[in-house]
Amino acid sequence: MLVNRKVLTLDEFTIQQLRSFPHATGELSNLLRDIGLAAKRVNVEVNKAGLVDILGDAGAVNVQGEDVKKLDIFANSQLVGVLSHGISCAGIGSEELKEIVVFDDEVSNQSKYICLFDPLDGSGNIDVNVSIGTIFGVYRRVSPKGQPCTKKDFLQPGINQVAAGYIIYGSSTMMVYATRRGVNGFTLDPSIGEFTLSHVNIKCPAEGRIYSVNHGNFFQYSDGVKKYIDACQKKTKASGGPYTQRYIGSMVADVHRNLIKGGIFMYPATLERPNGKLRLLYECNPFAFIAEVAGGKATDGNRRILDIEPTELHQRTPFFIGSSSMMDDLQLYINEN
Ligand code: AHM
Ligand code: MG
Repeated sequence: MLVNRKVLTLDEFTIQQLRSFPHATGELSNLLRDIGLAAKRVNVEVNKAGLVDILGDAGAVNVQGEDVKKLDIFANSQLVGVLSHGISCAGIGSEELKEIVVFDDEVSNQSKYICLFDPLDGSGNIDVNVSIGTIFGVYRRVSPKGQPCTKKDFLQPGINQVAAGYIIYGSSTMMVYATRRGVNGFTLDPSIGEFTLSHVNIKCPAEGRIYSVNHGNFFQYSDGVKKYIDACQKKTKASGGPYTQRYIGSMVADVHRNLIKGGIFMYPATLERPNGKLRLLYECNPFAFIAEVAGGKATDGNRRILDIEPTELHQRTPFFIGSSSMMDDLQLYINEN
């Protein structure tokens, strides 16, 4: 039988990567496979969300005080389930859970990694058939192996991430993950139920023409951000005309598009939310890591996101991410105002 060896599955790819590190233990490959498995289960539920009574509010409010959708809970329990039963993860932190979960058992206490995730971001879009996603970041624990992991393991700056990624449940389902070696994308092939390598060594174009921001909050932004948005709309003919504004309100979809096509995504501080809306540990840090490996940039308007020393599991930050030259341009406007 002829087998197309050009098509690599997620497992085959991570194992291939492993072969070039003779001392690697395979724990990271295992962890990525576990996340891929949870994602496939979430994908099945997302796809039938319109058919069964899994849509809508679960009637609870999460630790951020927001309504929880049923699929959020499902996605969270799938991730916690696979990672706690796996061999690579000592504990997790999730947008849906107030505190970290320490997998205090013999195998997990020996595990090298901890994982932070937003199980289903953009869940306000579930009811209206818009793309949503899962976001994750993986860190090597700083506490000694052989013991339960601790909160310190989770409060590391994003630069310490070993891997970070996201799954987008969209017109097709894709998993994109980065290690320091590169960013690669895998599209779920429903015929075999496997993520297969489709986007090799993703690079974010240095220039872009898309800006993504919630215009409804315009008058709450700082002068620098307002002026930058104005400039995006007033680009001259010579510079190729105004930029295109695209904002889905589902960060995974917005940032994924800009990563591939070139663009900038902004969730600035507002008067109502002086620290921004998005969460540093499991929403911004993973994307900042992916963007930087792909050649892009990510800041809070002043600081590089990956350098921020976290103090709280659920802390928020203003967030700017995208093509390097657009980010440089934005910084000029912020610095001048
Ligand atoms: P969530 O974690 O409650 O789903 O919120 C995060 C989402 C992001 O995906 C998106 O970029 C942002 O909230 C949109 O917020 P807004 O509606 O204020 O523009
Ligand atoms: Mg979220």
